[in-house]
Amino acid sequence: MAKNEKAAKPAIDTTNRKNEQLGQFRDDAAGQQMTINTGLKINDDQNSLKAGDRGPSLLEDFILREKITHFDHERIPERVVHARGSGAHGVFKLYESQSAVTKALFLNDTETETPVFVRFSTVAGSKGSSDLARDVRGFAVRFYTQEGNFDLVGNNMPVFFIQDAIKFPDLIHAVKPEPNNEIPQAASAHDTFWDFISLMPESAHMIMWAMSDRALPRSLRMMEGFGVHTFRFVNAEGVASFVKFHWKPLLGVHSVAWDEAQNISGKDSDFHRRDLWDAIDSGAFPEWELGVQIVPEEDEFKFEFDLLDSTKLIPEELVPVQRIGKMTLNRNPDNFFAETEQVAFHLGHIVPGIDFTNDPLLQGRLFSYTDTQLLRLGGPNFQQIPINRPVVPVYNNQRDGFSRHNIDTGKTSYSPNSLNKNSPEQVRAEQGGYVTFPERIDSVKIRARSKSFLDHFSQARLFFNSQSDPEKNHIVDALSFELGKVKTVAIRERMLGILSLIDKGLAAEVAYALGLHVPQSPETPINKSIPADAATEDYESVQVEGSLSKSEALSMANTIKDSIQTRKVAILAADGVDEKALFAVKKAIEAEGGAVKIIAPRLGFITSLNDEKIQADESFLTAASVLFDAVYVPGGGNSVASIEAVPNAVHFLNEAFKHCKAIAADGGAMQVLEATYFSKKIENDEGVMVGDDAVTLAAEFIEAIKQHRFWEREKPRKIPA
Ligand code: HDE
Repeated sequence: MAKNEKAAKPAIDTTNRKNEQLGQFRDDAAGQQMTINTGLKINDDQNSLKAGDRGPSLLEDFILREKITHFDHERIPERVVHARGSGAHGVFKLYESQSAVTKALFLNDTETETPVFVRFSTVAGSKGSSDLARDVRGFAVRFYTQEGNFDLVGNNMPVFFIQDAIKFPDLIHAVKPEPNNEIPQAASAHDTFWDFISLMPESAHMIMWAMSDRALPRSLRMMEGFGVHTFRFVNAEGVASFVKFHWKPLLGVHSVAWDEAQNISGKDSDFHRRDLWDAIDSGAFPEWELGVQIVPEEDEFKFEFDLLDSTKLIPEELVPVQRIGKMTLNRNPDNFFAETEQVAFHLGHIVPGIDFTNDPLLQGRLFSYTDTQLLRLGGPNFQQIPINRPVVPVYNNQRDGFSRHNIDTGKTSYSPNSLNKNSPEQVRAEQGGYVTFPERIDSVKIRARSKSFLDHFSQARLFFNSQSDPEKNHIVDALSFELGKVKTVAIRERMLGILSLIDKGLAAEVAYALGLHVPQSPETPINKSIPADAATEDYESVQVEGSLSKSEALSMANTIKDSIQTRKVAILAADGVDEKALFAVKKAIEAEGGAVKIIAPRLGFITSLNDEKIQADESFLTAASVLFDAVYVPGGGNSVASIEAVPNAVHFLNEAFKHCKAIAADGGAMQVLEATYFSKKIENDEGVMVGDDAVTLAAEFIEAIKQHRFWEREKPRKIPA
């Protein structure tokens, strides 16, 4: 279809179509009478049927039986991975037609808003585990396009642990709680995980990401997303190119500290879920730009790595990310189970103009996602569950099966047929029928790993070298923590060997923390899962000196730091607080889109210096500094004295300082700062500001909050890298 033809087409509001469609299934019981599932009205939902009011219950009680049976069946198997997740609805809008590279309508048509449903997740933990586990985050997006559903089922890290799908069950068995005692939950700091990793050098690059702060997002709204695999775009002329997908958050990429993450898990294990829900609820809609890196088909072999290897990324310096559209999440689900739990993503949900490559990880996933839904959602009709229905009609000859929702009419359910004029009909490519890209394949059948997949370290090194000093320190700390929890010394040592092949300084620092020495000649990094018949040298890692020594895009230190939107600021106050200062700072922060909570010794009202009643949002018992981005202490003699006397309040400040957050105080509140462990460091710390003029102080404070964290506060390293 020509470009101008499309522009002339009236915009179709598919967003509303999806909303209306979901609306048909929405059950609002408000003002309705109670019935059982046959529609029979219920007279008594409080008492079971008994032989006398103190007698035994009767088997006859069909109302009790229906209710309890339904309850007994309320759970479905949780996802074997990515069990813990949070979802949201939204829209995707394209900036400019991408018809030069893909014929996918939703990437050609700048008029239509494509509805989306997104599910973010952790990987290892169970459904009820903490949001702040050190883990990869799933970033799965469904586009309800006019050509059917397209699912981009990605992660917040651009690479993966393994190269071949056949290793996935092993990876997941290793990271999940150990099978004898089911310990630890939602954590990778245990023997089985590092045992496996230390024997799989191909995981080296992903381990750098997983041990970096990327594994501890400040918010699901502040993380990047990646399609990970190389996909294929195909245009209307049949010309293909390779494509990597990216999501770039407009709030920048920000993380929390590891100590903070562990504390958040105790104070609010729903921290990310709540944050996403609250942001959408308050109208601060999370936004990401969709980015693509395009590699022409003829450039397939131009790189030092193989485009089909999911342990590699394409550095943005080599192929820039073009931002082609924006996704806005603007509606919370009505029902967690019906939508977030029952959504069934699948890489094979594809549209014309997008195709697969031979990445062996991607190919394996194409099998897994349908298979897993059959078990989880109880049969082959899961596509008819409201959240999974496309916005376009579905017609085929599939019939019956568990929980078929449609009433398929007519007597033909086969093709070809003459009784129904051969309907439903196949569709020609020009009219949107999906035609697989005719890639030429001429090869022998073989179980093998391509030699082009054997460089396991150069991108791990590129990632480490690209980090700022604080980020490098955090990687050292994370590895020291994780390996410190590993009981088997041989595993720790083997990992030190792997680390020394990435960076000698990194290995030395971790070895120091573990009280070990880096092995002089590390075990040959051979993938220990080599085929029985293969020579070990066939699988020896290749050491490539990558031509790029640094990539700016890989460091979060280079992210956007220009806004305090949705950042949470705590104001510590008590009776006698200087309300002028308090309100001046509060107003300034709120004007910039920040959210302020007043925290007092107890709930209820506090009385200010000038007898004004101010409501406390939280008390020192219910609030914790780890749930905030910054803290401010206004003046007022009595208030300051009361706060200083509350150990939890001083702890609040100490912890905020330890986690490198911005702290502001009125000159009159110095007494509180003097009670903290950092009182002597205030003068030389850019992130702590004291001032008498609330307006000037607020402006400085806002600039500091934009910086997110003052990591330089952390101790410099003693061991030279
Ligand atoms: Fe998945 N993965 N995966 N995965 N994955 C699942 O599908 C699987 C992989 C990802 O919010 C499962 O519906 C295999 C890479 C996300 O519902 C399952 C392999 C990436 C989600 C499955 C991989 C992902 C899943 C479990 C190796 C990043 C959550 C429940 C070949 C690009 C989707 C389900 C949601 C979920 C299998 C590797 C991302 C079992 C076999 C690489 C975001 O089918």
